[in-house]
Formats: sequence, structure tokens, C-alpha cells
Amino acid sequence: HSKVHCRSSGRMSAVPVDIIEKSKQLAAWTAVDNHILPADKIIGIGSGSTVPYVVERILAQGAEVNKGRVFIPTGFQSRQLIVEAQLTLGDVSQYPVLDVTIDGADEVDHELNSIKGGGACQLQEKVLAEAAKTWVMVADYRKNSETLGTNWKQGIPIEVVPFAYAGVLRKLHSIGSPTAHLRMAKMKAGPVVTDNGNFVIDAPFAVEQMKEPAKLLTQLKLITGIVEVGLFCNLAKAAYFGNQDGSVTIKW
Ligand code: ABF
Repeated sequence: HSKVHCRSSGRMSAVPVDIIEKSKQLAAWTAVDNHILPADKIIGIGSGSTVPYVVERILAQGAEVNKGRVFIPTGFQSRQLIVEAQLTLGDVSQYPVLDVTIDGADEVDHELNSIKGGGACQLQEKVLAEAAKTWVMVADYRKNSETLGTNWKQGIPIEVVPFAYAGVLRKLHSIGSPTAHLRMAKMKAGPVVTDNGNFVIDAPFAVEQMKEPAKLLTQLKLITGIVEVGLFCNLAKAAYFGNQDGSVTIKW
């Protein structure tokens, strides 16, 4: 994307009880309305707290249209969402080409690059993003920024093969992320383990490096032991952000 356009749509009439939840819902609903058409049959469902509103809006399209669809999850949480909504569950190995995937994000920059993986699902999320003919992100206004790392300070989530993690950490420390660290489970019960049985390293980088995310991504992907990097570059068709005032910012 050489240029990203921004647009704001109309306001919601109801006063939100919970502004952030409302803004997530608004982003999700608008994205579904714009990108999930009756003809779309193979649909990727992403992870995070905005995605339940995506499913909510898909269900509102009616049982008739949803009967003919298959839904592919990015992880355990979205698998549960699909099952609980009584939609047809599929696997990306059965359906390697998806019509649309809608997913959340931790932060999206002015060129639609994003940080993802705060929820530790970035490997499956990226597989579904790349498999989709149309990949769209949805989030509340806090995720919308100029440069990655501005609002999301935790660093880039990096999925690593468990036995290689210490070496990967040393390498990250030496290439500009001195505070890169293994993500621990709550109460420090042990490392977070992804749906694929891997560990997650959170690696903050300096602003200069974050300004060229595609370059950083390439550099990181060459490190042996790294399975996937939570930097998503040149993949998104659009990103939707619900705002506090009930408007939606669309970047595309
Ligand atoms: C997924 O869920 C992840 O890529 C991202 O880490 C997270 C965002 O969730 P939330 O909207 O709950 O912050 O999309």
C-alpha cells in the first residue's frame, strides 16, 4: 500500500453503555456488512475480544445464508465461538483458500501493517490471513496509530519452538531488543504455550525499527527457532476502528 485512505462513517444514535465494547461492536458490524457478502462461503474467524461481534453480525445475516458456509478458526477461542454459534466448522487444510477472514489486532499503523499475537494466536492468524482473498482487521480506536509500538508497548509477539527459546532470546537481545523476554502464564505458573505447543517471546524494538516493519519481519523470520512473528505486513485490505463518538474509521 503506497497510500492509505481514511474515512469516517455516520454516528450511532444510541449512547453507549460501555464505550469500548460499543466501539468494538461497531467496527465488527461495519466490517461484516462491507466484506462478508452472501456469496462468500469460506470464512475465517479471528481471535480476540472484537471477534465475537463479528460472529454476532454474521448470525444476523440469517440461518439460510449461513447454512451454506464453512467457518475456519484461528485458534481455540474462535473455534469455540463457531461451535457455540452452531456454524459449520472447517479446517484450513481442507479449505486452503478462504473468501474472507476478519480478525482483531493489537495495533495497526498508517500503512495497514499490524502487531498481532497479544492473544498468542499469531501463527494460525497469519495462515488464515494469507489464505484469505480478503483480509480485514477490526478493533477499537485504541489500536489505531501511525507507527507500530506507539500504543502497544509490550513488543512484538514471536512464536518460538520451545527448545530453541533461549538462543532466540540471545539473538533478539543482540539485534535491538535488549528487553525481549519469554511470556509467562498468569501467576508465573510457567511459559504461555500456544495452540501449536510453542512458546511466545515479547520483543520490544526501537521506533526506528518499528517504522519499517516489513524489513524487521524479514530479519526476524531468518532466525532459526522462530516459527512466526506477530508483524503482519502487506496483507490487509482494510482496517475498521470503532471510535468513542460512535463513528467508524476505515483505513484501506
Ligand atoms: C487477536 O486478538 C490477536 O492478534 C490480538 O493479539 C488480539 C486482539 O484482541 P483484543 O481485541 O481482545 O485486544 O486479534
